[in-house]
Amino acid sequence: MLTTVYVALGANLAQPHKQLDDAVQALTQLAKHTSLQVSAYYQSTPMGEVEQPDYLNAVVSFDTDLTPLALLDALQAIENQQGRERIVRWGARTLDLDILLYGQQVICSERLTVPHYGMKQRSFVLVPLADIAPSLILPCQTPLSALIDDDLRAELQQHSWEHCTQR
Ligand code: ATP
Ligand code: 87Y
Ligand code: MG
Ligand code: MG
Repeated sequence: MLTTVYVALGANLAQPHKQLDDAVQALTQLAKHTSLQVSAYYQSTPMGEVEQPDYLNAVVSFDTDLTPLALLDALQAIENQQGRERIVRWGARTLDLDILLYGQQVICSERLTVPHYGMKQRSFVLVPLADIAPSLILPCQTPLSALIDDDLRAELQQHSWEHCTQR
């Protein structure tokens, strides 16, 4: 059985643009039947207390036959391949891959909380998510569109490929 999943990508160390490109490539291998969709890439100010460089963020969706924990293992393997180090909680990182949604399932286990607990408060998740799923209804029955307004969009800058020197 295939499930549509949504994964948030974030990077703010080394070469963020290349890391997102490489992650998208790796996620394509997990996706069944060329189902992968990718949002625009957005530059965003870091949220949280830790001082760190700006982020590049995006969201992808794809259909998978992996169980939720097998998907988490696969995402953490990609993070590790791309040099993710966990030194400071919410500190800078080469790559973060968070499961936002696993179909309409609600999961609350030691390793995994789905929907992602912070997704409704994070502009760097909601705006790219709306690029690829504008009509999405969350498992709590809230339409994604109800969580997004112009002020939220203004928190992000769509990343320009033209001026990108990191590729
Ligand atoms: P945040 O989760 O607030 O975005 P973070 O992404 O920096 O913070 P990580 O260090 O990447 O946090 O992950 C910490 C742990 O969170 C992971 O080891 C994983 O087991 C757990 N986790 C729980 N729910 C999820 C989820 N939906 N997606 C990814 N990891 C999750
Ligand atoms: N983009 C991120 O991807 C991002 N990711 C985070 C954790 O995954 C943190 C903390 C470091 N902030 C991020 N900021 C941006 N722009 C998230 C956080 C948000 C609110 C309170 C505490 C932590
Ligand atoms: Mg995260
Ligand atoms: Mg994470």
